[in-house]
Amino acid sequence: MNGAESLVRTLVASGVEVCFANPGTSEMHFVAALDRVDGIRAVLGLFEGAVTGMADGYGRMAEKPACTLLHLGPGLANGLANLHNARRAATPLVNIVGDHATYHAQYDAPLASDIMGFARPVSAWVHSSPSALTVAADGARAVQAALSPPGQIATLILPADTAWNEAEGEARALPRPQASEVSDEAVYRAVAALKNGKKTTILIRGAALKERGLRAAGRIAAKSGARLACDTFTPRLQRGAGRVAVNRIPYFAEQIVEFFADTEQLILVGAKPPVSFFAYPGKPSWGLPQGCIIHYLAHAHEDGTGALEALAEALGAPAEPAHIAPLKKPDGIADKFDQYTIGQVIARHLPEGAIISDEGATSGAGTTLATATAAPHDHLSLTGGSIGQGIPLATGAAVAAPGSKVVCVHGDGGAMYTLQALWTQAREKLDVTTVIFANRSYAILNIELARVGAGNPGPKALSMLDLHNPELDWTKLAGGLGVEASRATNIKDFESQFAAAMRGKGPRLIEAVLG
Ligand SMILES: Cc1ncc(C[n+]2csc(CCOP(=O)(O)OP(=O)(O)O)c2C)c(N)n1
Repeated sequence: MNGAESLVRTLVASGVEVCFANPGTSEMHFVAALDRVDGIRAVLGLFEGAVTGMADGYGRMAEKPACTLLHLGPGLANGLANLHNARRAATPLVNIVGDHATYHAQYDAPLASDIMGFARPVSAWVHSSPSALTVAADGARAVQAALSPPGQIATLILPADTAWNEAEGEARALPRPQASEVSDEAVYRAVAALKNGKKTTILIRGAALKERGLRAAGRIAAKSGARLACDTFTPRLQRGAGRVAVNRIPYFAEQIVEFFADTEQLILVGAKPPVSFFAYPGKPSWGLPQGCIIHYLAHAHEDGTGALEALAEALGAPAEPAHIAPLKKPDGIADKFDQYTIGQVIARHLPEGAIISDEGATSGAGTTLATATAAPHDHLSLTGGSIGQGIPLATGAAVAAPGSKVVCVHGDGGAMYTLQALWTQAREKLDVTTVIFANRSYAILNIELARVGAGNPGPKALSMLDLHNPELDWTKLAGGLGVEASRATNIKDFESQFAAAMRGKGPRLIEAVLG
């Protein structure tokens, strides 16, 4: 058995089931090994930004490490933006990055680069295997590092000779690290805080935003009156009918300040104190009012769900949570074509257990609003602000959850970054419906241009934010990538196209022309 096969066998033994790949010459032994080992699915992406985004979507839904296979420094570098988003999402992810054979490094061949340098800023764990004899053990360590709570990125560099040289065999899987329990003191502090009469917000992030954690949070709210909140952009939020609804922090700096204006104390569960996305001249970056007290019930690496349950018990909270969202699907949708009516159509037809990949940008609010009382679903958002995540994220989520309908809502500007993932949806026959908000604009940047006080924009500045001339034709783009597509210019057509997509199976794209 060569090093590559020992690594693939070790990854499978460690629970890795899918490898999202865009390989090159130095990864050929790894690619060949994929056929010799059962239990690993290989999914090709036509650009590394698509590959890493798919791995992120897979990891968020499967809660198992996705593995990527990337081609030396340039392949990794092409994938960095979505690795940045994955790092912000705390997604468990293992990158395998091929490299030149160890003895070839001295010649500085054209593809040689500082792979470690590319990997470090996004990786919690980076290692280059020195020998075929260590590759398997290094692979087991990479998976363990990726699974270290709350989830992180591990990058294993695989020089070509460590892949092709003879290995001793696969390595045993290492124990999966578990989120640690919070201390009794942390729970007692939170109990005392919730009884001190101060106005309290509980800000939750991570796995505690799934049904179990939310129920416990809803019980705490029922007993204490504390407000429940989540960040503007959460890796995965379970919401919709029957789930405890949490208040999403708004996006802009002054809205955040207003949101927290009367919060006297903040209890953090896996979250960080709220700050604005960008700094703006003369506006605050820090979201909390002066004097607001911060308590940590659970840090990000701790078991936030268990902590909320312990707190609910310690408070003597009732069994029934507050703020359970009812099932209320929109009826009487107005004959207008905008993000709000589109969101209502999506909410009306969204099947139970669906997954929404949300990179709707300035058009996303309509869907978020309307789906609050739609059938229960998972909501995945753009965690690191690096646009071009939504389509790959949806693709990876569909690989992880083959029984679920995936709906991707996307700005047309961001969607152009990684539309290659549509091809993977077609090839893998994934059940994803993509809605493109074709406003023909970088609309958010038009808003930001005014907000940052950059002065009166001239025609050159405005042309940098405009996507007319030429207009993108999403039906042709998707069709060319093998995905059936249609265009809607009014809400009736949109509804019939979206309803058909929800009834059917397989990849579909609808271009909603808004601009
Ligand atoms: C990788 C990366 N490049 C550039 C940006 C800057 N940026 C933020 S939003 C945006 C345009 C988004 O346009 P679109 O997806 O069409 O949404 P809209 O603003 O029109 O709603 C750009 C270019 C970014 N956030 N990330």
